[in-house]
Amino acid sequence: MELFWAPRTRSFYALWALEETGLPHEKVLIDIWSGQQDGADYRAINPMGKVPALRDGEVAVTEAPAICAYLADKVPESGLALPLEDARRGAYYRWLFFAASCIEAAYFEKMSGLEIDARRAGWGSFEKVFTTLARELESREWIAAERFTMADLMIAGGLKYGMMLGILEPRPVFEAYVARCTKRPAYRRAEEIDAAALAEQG
Ligand SMILES: N[C@@H](CCC(=O)N[C@@H](CS)C(=O)NCC(=O)O)C(=O)O
Repeated sequence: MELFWAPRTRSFYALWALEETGLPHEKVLIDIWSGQQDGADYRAINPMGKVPALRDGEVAVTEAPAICAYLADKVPESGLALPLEDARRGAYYRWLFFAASCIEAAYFEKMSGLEIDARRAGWGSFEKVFTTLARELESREWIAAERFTMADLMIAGGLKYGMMLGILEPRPVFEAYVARCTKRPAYRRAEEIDAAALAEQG
């Protein structure tokens, strides 16, 4: 299995996910600053020319939440996904995809200063996205189940990014949740790998 990635990018979701699964893999650095992602070889793996991407034999997976879903399903014994027949599978899917479909869009709304009709916007509004998330997290430790799943990885990653960049005002409920998720050994290892690659790139 190969992970195509670049440090300090959304590749971090996939890097963290791979560390959570413990699956053996090779890391292929893509120099997005020199445009390596626009070459025909890489476009054959990700037609969007973006990182991350995962190749597993004949299977190519792109888009961070899809990579997380794929990896979790590959190691069912890890408990990182909820089984198909589990009633919580719906919540697991919802939150797994919420980071890309709602959190990212809400950040874009905030950063661009756009005024968008909340009834037409898929994410509703910045306010709605984070009020909903805060309400959910106030009543439980993990977003979809009584344990950490890939949905937590995506949600915590999204919240951390927004607070770090100052797009999202820190709230105690978000800070506590992000701290819970990022103290996991797999997160720490991914951080070290990311930082080492960044230092090597100079
Ligand atoms: N929707 C994609 C977003 C990936 C993405 O935006 N990657 C950026 C880095 S954070 C990238 O590859 N940029 C290089 C480019 O667009 O040329 C995902 O979730 O995986």
